[in-house]
Amino acid sequence: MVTITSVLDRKPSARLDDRARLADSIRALKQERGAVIVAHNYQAGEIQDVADFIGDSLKLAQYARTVREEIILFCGVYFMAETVVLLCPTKTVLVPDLAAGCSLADMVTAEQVRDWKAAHPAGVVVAYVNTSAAVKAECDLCCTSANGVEVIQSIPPETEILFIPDFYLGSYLKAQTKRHTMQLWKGYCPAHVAITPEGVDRLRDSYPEAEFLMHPECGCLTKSMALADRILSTDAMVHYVKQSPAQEFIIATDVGILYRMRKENPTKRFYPASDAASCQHMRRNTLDKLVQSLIHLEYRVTVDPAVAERARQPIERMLALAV
Ligand code: CIZ
Repeated sequence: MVTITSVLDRKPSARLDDRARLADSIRALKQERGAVIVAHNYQAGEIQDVADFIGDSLKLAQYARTVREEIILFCGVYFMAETVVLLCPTKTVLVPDLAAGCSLADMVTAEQVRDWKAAHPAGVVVAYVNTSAAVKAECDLCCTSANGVEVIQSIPPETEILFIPDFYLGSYLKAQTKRHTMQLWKGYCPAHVAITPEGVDRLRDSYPEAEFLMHPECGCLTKSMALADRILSTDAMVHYVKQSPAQEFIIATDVGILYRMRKENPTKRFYPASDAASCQHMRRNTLDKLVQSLIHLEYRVTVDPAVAERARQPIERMLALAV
């Protein structure tokens, strides 16, 4: 039987370098610790395989709210774990690697939001979930890529809207809602901007029958967006490919999601819009680090209570819209 002691006692020659044995250790340690593992749609397949629940950041936080376990090992990136802390303040939230952050979230600071608001005192600040808790604390509303249109539409017309931090998602929402009063911060996700219109064109030529699904964070805005069969969030993509009669799909988002799509739809074929669309932060989490996390109960994610109280409000306002 695998226990914390037996894993710690292993001699270097008996190190768990084999993925199946690591996965066995994680399952056993998880039980021993009374922990639950949640994994984002972008995580590596081997991490998805040991998770109790897989989803987008909001679904993961909502799932975390429903579990009885006290310890939640969150496999994704830091701002997502913070969202779980905000929504589940009594739980112990662990991440396998503290350096697994988010380049997009890092593109706006709380101080910059305060300055932007000072320059636009009538503006309503809408934060994409890809923001730190400190930034959310300065904002009025949150949104995800799944509910951005509805969140923007909930704001009275003609109100000035300051949207942070993703320029491409913001541009998409501005076009969809025709809110010309939306001002956009110029942040971007490096993994999504690695998807180019030229690369998408080549794939569409090679797989003319394939449906082309695109995430709104993609930088290849003008040309490819017009060609996309659907512009969807990660969870919406996962559900869409299941029910679509199409057998082939070109997927324009982080390559990690293809593992779940292939596993859940073994007869369908999925092509990444770019192999370079791979978030380096998501890839920091490894099975080895999950084992360490469960043994040492590290690394605990906390949010300063004063910040948490304010950061929870834009999330709760989004949830109250029930979108
Ligand atoms: O909210 C999420 O999990 C992200 C970052 C994207 C999505 O579309 O699910």
